[in-house]
This record gives sequence, C-alpha cells and structure tokens, in this order.
Amino acid sequence: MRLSRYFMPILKENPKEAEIVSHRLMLRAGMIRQQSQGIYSWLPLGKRVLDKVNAIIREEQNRAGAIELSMPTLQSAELWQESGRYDAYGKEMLRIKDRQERPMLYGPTNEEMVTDIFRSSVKSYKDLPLNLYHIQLKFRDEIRPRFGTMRSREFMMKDAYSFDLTREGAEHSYNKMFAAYLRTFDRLGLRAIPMRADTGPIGGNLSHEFIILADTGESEVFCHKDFVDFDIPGESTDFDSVEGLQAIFDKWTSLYAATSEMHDEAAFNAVPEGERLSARGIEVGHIFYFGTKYSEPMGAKVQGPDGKEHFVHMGSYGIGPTRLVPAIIEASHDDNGIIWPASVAPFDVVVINMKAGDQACDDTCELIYAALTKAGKDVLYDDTDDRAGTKFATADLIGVPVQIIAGPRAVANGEVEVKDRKTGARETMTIEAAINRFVA
Ligand code: P5A
Repeated sequence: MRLSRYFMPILKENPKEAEIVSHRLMLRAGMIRQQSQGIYSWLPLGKRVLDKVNAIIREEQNRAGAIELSMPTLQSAELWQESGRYDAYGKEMLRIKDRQERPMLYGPTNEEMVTDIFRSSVKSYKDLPLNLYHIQLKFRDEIRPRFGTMRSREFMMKDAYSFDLTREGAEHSYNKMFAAYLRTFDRLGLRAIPMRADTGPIGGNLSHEFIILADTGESEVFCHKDFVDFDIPGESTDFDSVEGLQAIFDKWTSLYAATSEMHDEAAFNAVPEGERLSARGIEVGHIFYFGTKYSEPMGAKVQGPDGKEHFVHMGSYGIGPTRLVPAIIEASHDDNGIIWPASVAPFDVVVINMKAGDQACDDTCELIYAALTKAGKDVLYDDTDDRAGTKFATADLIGVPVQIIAGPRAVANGEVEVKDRKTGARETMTIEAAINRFVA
C-alpha cells in the first residue's frame, strides 16, 4: 500500500475526549471514528487490525471444533418472548418496530436465535456435540459507553454456542472453549487470566471471564500471581481428549482468581500475602455453561440412546474483537505510539522514503516495496513528500513492527536502515540483506 494513495487520517493533536491511552492512540492513528455515541466506523488501518484479530479467533475456534455460520443482527421479539428474556433484558436492548408494527430488536446476544436454528433441524444425539459460532455486530444500549471501542454500544462479538446431550458432555465443550481462549489471547500477544465470574443476564452457574491485567481496566480482580507465568496449551492440544482438556481446566482453576462480583475475601486471604495480586483488568472474553435454561422453554431436545427425548445442555462463549484491539494497545505502547504484536500488526513493515523525488531513494524504495509485496508481506510504503521527521513520527505512532528507512546518504552506499519499533534498535545493512530478512 502506497501511503500517498491510502486513507489514514492522522491527528496531530491529542483528542480531548480520549481518557485512556488506547482511545487516544486509535483516534490519533486514524483507526476509528465515532459516528454517534458509542457507535464507531473502523477506518482502513483499524479494519486491518480487526481483521487480523478475527482471523486468529476464527483459526482457534475451528481448531477446537466449532463451526462458523452467520446470523443476522436484527431479531424478532417473538424468540425472546419464548425464552422469557424479552422483558427481562431491560433498557440495554434496542427495540424497534418494522413497517407492519412487528416488534424487532438489534441482537445483544444470540442464545435464542441459535437455539431456534438447532431445534429446527437437530433431532438425534448422534448429531452431537455441536458448537456453532459467528463473528457479528451486537448492540447494547450501555448506560456509560466509554473509552472508544472498549465499551461501545455497537460492538463486535465472536459468540459460540455448544449443544450436548449430557452435563458431562457440556463440560467437555466448555473445556474446549476454555483452552481455545487461552491459545487465542496468547496469539494476540496478551496474557489473559480466567476468573470465576458472575453470569448476569446470560444465566447459569458456571462461568469464567478472561481478564487482561491493566490499570485502566474497568473490572476489579483478585488472583494468584502465578497465573502470570502459567504455560499456554500448545498447538498439538488434542481437543477430543476429555482427560487432557480437563487437566488444562483443572490447572488453570487450581489457584484463586475471581472478579469483584465473585470475590471471596477469606479465600483470597488464605493465599500467602506475597502471592496475591489485586489489580484492575479488562474483560476480553466470557464463557458460560447454563444447562437447559434456553433449551427447555424453547423446546430444543434430541432423542437419546435410550430412545427418550432430552433437553440439550448448552453453553455460550463470547470474545469481544472490537474491545481486544484497544486492550492490545493498552498492553503494548510507548510515548511515541502503538507497538503492535506481529500477529495483528496492520502492516508487517513500513518502507520510509526520506527523500521522495530523489531518483536513488525512489528506486531503492520501489525495489524493496515490490520484493516484499511479492514475498507476501503486508507493506506500507511512505512515498509522500512529508518531512522525514513527520514520517518517522507517523511510523512510530501506527506501530508497524519494522521500519525500513531509505535516506540519500545510505542509499548512495547501497544501504538502508532497519529499525525495530519495539526496541528502537537500528541497524544499517545492504538493500539485499534488508529484503532477505523478510524473504528468507
Ligand atoms: C457469550 C456469547 C455473552 O453475551 N452470549 C454469547 C454470551 N457474554 S458477554 O460477557 O456479555 O459478552 C461477551 C464479550 O463481548 C465483549 N463485550 C463488549 N465489547 C465492547 N463493548 C461492549 N459494550 C461489550 N459488551 C460485551 C466482551 O469482550 C465480553 O467478554
């Protein structure tokens, strides 16, 4: 991508409305724009990061055996009247009427709709277990939308829903998502700790929130500090192994970890003082087991091996991609801007032409840009005629992991400078070596 032809509206000034660093940097880097309170457009740079986050979420959901579909944002009120949640959900639900005056709503979550899909076609235990997920916009008319896309009214959610014949089966499905979440957040460069959590309007009595420790987080959390160094389940994790996944779950729930709603002061005080962590955190995921809460009132049942009908045991599993992007920034930035983990960086490398219009600089940059693009890298080429200082500030602000800098003096020697955004380390090397670093 040539910056001269891209759309990346950088802000020079610090936006006044931004209270936390991720919101400030997302606005400054031209990643998002507020359209009305708590409702955002994702501009091209932000969209690239969001897509990369979603790709990792999708890979790990698929690895754990979940199957992707797509459900609509608008739902009929009837479904929610069946489960009893239409009235219970209160003012957070955006209620609308269509031209025939039929009550509709903008989905805040999809338990009812997915249960309807399930009951319409699954009739036998032989088709279980089943886990269906989608990545879709939701709407919750939050009392206090704030911090940009961290807590917005319209937001994206990956929501998965599992169906099993028995409670034991459902617990295995829960453990699959538990392990998949540990892997997902790790690949996003984050350390998320599963904590016992309140179930709120989703229901059930088994639930974990996945929390990233951050001073700007909205949740107050309490946990054993050893969680910070626990091993993450590897790529070879067997998601069909009941014992294997139970062992992962048991290990990750063996020490104290709870959100403030579930906090047990006495149990926490039993943890030796030096090992207690009392901190603030960001909830990036939340998983639930709620048994037959929806399947019973909505009549979602299958025939079991005993020939009898059984209401299915269900769970639901949410991750917030539009919250994860600012959460990653909260965890990884410096005074100059964002520092993206390579896995979600909007571009792999930015090529900075320090003197656009200078033949040797132009030729060198074009050569590098073409070679890296051909090698399948996402390359941003700053070919604008801005001052070098402005270009450096922009590159640091948008947080691309590697900068290749081509200035007249180095280029005259057949060389460029390669800068690591995270460490700030700069290295002068031949043009060929700079290319080979990515191609090899
Ligand atoms: C689980 C999947 C649910 O809704 N039903 C389907 C269950 N859970 S939840 O905890 O309410 O939400 C799941 C995740 O969505 C993100 N999230 C938000 N992100 C941005 N702005 C919001 N207002 C918002 N509300 C929820 C969080 O990451 C949460 O863990």
